[in-house]
Amino acid sequence: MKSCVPSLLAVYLIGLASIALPAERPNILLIVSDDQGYQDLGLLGNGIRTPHLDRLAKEGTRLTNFYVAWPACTPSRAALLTGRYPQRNGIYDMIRNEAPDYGHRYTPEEYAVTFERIGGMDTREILIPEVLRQAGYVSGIYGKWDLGSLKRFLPTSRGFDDFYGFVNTGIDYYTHERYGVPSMMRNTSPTEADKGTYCTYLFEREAVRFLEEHAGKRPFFLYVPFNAPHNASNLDPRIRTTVQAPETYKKMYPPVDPEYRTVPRFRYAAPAQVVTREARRRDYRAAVTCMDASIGRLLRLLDEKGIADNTIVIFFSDNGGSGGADNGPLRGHKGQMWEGGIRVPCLVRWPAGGVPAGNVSDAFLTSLELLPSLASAAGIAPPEGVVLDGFDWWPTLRGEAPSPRREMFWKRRNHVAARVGKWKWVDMGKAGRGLFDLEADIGETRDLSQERPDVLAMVQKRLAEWEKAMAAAEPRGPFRDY
Ligand SMILES: [Ca+2]
Repeated sequence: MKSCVPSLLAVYLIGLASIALPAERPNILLIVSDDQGYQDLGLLGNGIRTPHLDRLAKEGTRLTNFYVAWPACTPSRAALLTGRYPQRNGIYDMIRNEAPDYGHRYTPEEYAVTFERIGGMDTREILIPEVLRQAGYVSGIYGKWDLGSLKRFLPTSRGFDDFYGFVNTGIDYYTHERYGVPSMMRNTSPTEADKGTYCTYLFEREAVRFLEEHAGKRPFFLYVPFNAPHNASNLDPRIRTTVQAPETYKKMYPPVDPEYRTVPRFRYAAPAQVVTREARRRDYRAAVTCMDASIGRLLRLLDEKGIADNTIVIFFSDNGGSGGADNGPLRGHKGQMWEGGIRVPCLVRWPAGGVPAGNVSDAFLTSLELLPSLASAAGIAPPEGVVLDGFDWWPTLRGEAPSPRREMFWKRRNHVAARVGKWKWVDMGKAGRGLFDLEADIGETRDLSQERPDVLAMVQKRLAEWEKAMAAAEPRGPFRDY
């Protein structure tokens, strides 16, 4: 009789779980935009049009206190897929060649041995799709990968079953080249088959194909990291300084005149024609609205397949906005440690999982929470022996518990920021520093470091302890030696 006890207990626990969670494993649609500002959702009223993101907000919960782990592309993406700080997973800087940004053109032979081509995320890292695979999930990624272009670093070597997208950190939306280097791939093969087509349409096309193939048949993890509204990686300053968008979407915004202005010098050109501030804002908004239309099509497809109720939809930007973006009321922009670089718009919809509709939550949450939360939703344990920096956010999103997060730390070369409770310390050297009370001063306007030396010492102590913990973590490539 005694041997029956564990199995009876197991049956009992399974019974309990089915009361708390939907009987079927939820599908997951993770949408990440590129450099979208904190204020750039139509529902917030600054004039940008995002009817489908607004719908997501209405049907789910909007997070106003959500952070990414780094103020720019590559490390932010590595952190969200691993659930680990950039300093722990090894991707704590960009995988890119700087020279093309200043006009240098690599020959194919020269390019083949540069860091942008050979760099990638340490293959010991475990990513979300690899975790979900244990629970029978099929995973696809359509869009920006940004974590290495050699076969061993590509999505299909990291847990994804299918990949179509670009491997560099930015491209021209039509040629799919980064400063003349072709970047689009299907699984492990470079492809130029779709050259000339606006890339947002391509990522939508591939995501639709994935949904048509798998929706309703087995649980899926669909990751759609759009290129929009990142600046175009084209050497022509008139294109380089803006975001490419289809004319149809540009026409949805007031006309701009003039389109261009001449500046005495611009990186690799002197003098150069660049877009005007007004044109840049219009183009940025048009690219967001075009992306929003693609998101709308994916949401409609979930409806048509009858799976919207038990599909987790998560949307956020990989870092703060720049150029034509609106980060208000936050200070700063992409690349900086101010809130405008790291606090981003985030929407979560999961009706069957009890995430309330139309809710606005100021719970302190981050992209590091994704991996443990998605594992939990799929009914599986996070990977054993891996130190994670986040936690299961569902009790918080359901309103059952406050967020367990008390702290978050950011480091980009010699720039650091630490948030402990409501306090945030920013140190970007000559570019700015200060201690801020985010509850009273979300715009980081009033430096309290002189008034509150006690708080400053407390936050700096926690930052020093975090830096020590990161230095003591098992080293990961490509930047750290081991
Ligand atoms: Ca970005």
